[in-house]
Amino acid sequence: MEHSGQPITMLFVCLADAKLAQSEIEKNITELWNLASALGNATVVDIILQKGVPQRPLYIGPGKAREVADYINNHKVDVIVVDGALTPNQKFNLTKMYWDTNPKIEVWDRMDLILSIFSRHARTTEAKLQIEMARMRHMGPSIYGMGMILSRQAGGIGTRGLGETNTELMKRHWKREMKRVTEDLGKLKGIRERQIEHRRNAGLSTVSLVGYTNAGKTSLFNALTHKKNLVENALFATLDSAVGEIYMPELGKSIIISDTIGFIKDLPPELIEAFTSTLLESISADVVLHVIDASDPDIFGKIDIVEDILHQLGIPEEKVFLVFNKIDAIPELNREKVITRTVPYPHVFLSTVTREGMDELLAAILPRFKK
Ligand SMILES: Nc1nc2c(ncn2[C@@H]2O[C@H](COP(=O)(O)OP(=O)(O)OP(=O)(O)O)[C@@H](O)[C@H]2O)c(=O)[nH]1
Ligand SMILES: [Mg+2]
Repeated sequence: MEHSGQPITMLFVCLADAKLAQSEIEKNITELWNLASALGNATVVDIILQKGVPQRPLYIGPGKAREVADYINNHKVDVIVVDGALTPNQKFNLTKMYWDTNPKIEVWDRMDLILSIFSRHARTTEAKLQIEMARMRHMGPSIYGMGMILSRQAGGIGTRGLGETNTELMKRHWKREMKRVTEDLGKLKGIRERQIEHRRNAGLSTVSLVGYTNAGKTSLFNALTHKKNLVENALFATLDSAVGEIYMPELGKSIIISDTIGFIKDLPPELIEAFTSTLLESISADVVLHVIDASDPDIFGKIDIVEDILHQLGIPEEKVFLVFNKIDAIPELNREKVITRTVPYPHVFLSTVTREGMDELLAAILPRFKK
């Protein structure tokens, strides 16, 4: 799974519902492409598309699976990325099918790709543990999944068939590891909870930044706090929550602001679960700023996705403020239309580049802290 830095060639295998419009299909492929580029060392050599719905043993149909086999027979491919969620069995069956052509081939689904990006970007112990947890959940104690991964780690072809005992052993190992990671994360979550409690007791108000990945959350965080956290035109540049302060002269004190991981379409539930400790900052905030890339052609689709996740996290609507960022990049934006589509939330339009709208944002959230 870890290709640490070496170039990886990827083949995308996408399944699209026959009812899906061409523009939707293209949007999905573009997002998968953006995810792959967030890895930093992946090249997508081709896309094999099938129209239809997932099938049981191989996810794609048997004919399509053979087409993929032909492809990898004739081209160098390190990783086959299936744009969807594979069951451990489907992943095993597909991998087995391509093993003979390329014993090193790996089959990933969308979650594996996201996890690889996360691993690449994780810096803190907490982020690393969260990813480990998500990865273990994703693999599950599944007999085939574990058997496959471990036998391959053990050295490939000769050790393919794992016996019953080994599988049982692996299951126990999975449970033990899961327990360890859960406990370690629990401790870190406890520390975070105490910090949040402490701030609350000290009468400090908090604002959190949430939004689709690449919307400009960290840019806004930096602009408000005068910090220099990593801003990147890549998905998931931020994986941890960073906390800073903004001095509010009108209040005669500072408020706390937190930046966190970005959201994405079909965010796997395993990830939300695993990242709850990072997301605690957002959940507990007094004001939640939903940062939006106003220049994104799919602005409303992304707003809906983020709102959905905020809802899942139990963040009340009254706390949410919409921040339409990057207005410098889209001077022709029809603000009226945008607002009509996004009532009843209060909103501001701004640019972290020109700083237009920044004062307006602070003025708009100020009344929330006076009470
Ligand atoms: N034109 C323009 N670009 C911006 C603006 N704000 C941010 N960007 C760019 O948008 C990209 C993403 O910015 P980030 O601040 O890293 O976005 P993020 O929401 O923190 O992204 P993740 O942490 O990856 O989820 C970067 O290339 C920024 O330079 C803005 O106001 N105008
Ligand atoms: Mg960020």
